[in-house]
Amino acid sequence: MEDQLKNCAVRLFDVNAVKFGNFVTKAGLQTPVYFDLRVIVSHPSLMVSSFHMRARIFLGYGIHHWQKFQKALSSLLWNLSENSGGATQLCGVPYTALPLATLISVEADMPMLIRRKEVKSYGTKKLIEGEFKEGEICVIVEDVVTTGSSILETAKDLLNEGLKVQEAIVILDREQGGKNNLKINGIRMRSLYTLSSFMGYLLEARKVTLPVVESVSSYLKRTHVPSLSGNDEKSLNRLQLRFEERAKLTKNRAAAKLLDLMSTKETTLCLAVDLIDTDAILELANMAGPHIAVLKTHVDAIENFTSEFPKALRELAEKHNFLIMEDRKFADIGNTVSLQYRNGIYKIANWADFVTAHTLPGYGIIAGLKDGLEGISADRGIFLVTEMSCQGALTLGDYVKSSVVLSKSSNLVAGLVCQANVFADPGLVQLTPGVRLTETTDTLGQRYNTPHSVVHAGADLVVVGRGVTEARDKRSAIVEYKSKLWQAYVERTSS
Ligand code: S5P
Repeated sequence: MEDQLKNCAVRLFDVNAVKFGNFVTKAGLQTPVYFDLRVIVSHPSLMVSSFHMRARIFLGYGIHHWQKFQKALSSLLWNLSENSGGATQLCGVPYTALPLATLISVEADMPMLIRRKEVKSYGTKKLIEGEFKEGEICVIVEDVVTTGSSILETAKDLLNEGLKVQEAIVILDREQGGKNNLKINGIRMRSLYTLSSFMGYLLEARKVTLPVVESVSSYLKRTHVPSLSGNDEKSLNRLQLRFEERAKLTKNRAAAKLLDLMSTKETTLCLAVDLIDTDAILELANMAGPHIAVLKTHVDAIENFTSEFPKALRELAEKHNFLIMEDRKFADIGNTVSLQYRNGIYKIANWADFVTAHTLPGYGIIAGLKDGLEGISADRGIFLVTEMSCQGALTLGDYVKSSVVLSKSSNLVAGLVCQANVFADPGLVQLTPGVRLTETTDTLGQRYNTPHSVVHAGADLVVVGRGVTEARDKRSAIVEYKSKLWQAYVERTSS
């Protein structure tokens, strides 16, 4: 097996499926190593052993002795599967893994399913092609895993059709949190290579030099979320770790403060005070203060904003021990964002502990916000908008994946705004909006889930807006949301 793996690693290198140098990822991050396994379709002998296939065709099935020769990727991959759960279906994550899944399907004589990628937003055609029965177990096949989000998306569509997913077999694990993330979601991932083992094979074969291997391993140290094994699992599982433990793991000081505050105050409620009058906002802030972790504003919707407002809000924040988030959703180039953050009439950088920012511009958005903080020593954090709560949002697939990668690029990132458990790092906080006591929608596309369901889907800090601001008895509504959310958090961390 070891020799076969080394052989395939070298062949992957020879066909340029891996490149070394200075690359910029889709999310705008620097990386010294880049994988493009799409090229393997031009090298059939790398995908499937020609010996094996010919022998199989000509000699029937009594050819086990042939299999020790020249195993190619599909055979090696299928060897990884324990199939202890009795899987009866295979599904490749579109697109690179599709041919691999097809070859495994032929080799293992197991039917395969195809997940359509493009119809996701239109929802008219079937998402899963192929014949299956509800309750069948499906193994997912993937080429390269970074955060695991592509596998999770595929698994989600399979689960929606009544299939079960327990195992994913992949060629390469980039060791950036994917394995843990999948594990949290009940999927065991096995890979032919980790990025480190792959580099080891290339070094042994003298395809790369030691400095190249060192640059990859220092990159891994910077971006790595450790793979889990044995006793480490519990200590690194974001959803099961308690906030006070996670506060020690975060690189962002404002996030550490928030995690400690949520733990001591026993609240995960972030109140969205989307009102347009400063007195009304301050009145609600004073009432809600003892029960909330964060108060979230949209200052550009306020009719009578003056510089006195943030001062008064900060006083209430000190009095009741909550933090302030300005939900500005910055989305421009770094220079503009830097100007918008510290200047204008709002001077957000001066008073908001947290701000939100879209990831659309890539790394520049973080660089711009960092620049806007020059001379400000207070702890600040950014929440990156990774998935939106509204119907038809375009925050899908690779966008989510790239946003998760971007979240690892700076200590200024405190967390991600998302709807599901799309990242593994226990040092980052999942902020989830779109919450009411019952599942519903508003007339403008907002979708609501219940406190219980969002917390079990990974939400740490939970945004409630109109569920409180439109309630007849606001105080009771605040207390009800707070206690339902805390109860779900306690359940999650003790499960
Ligand atoms: O995807 C998102 C991201 C955010 S920050 N969906 C959202 O609804 N939000 C914000 O959460 C939104 O701007 C609003 O301030 C709050 C939800 O308010 P509600 O009244 O619908 O609970």
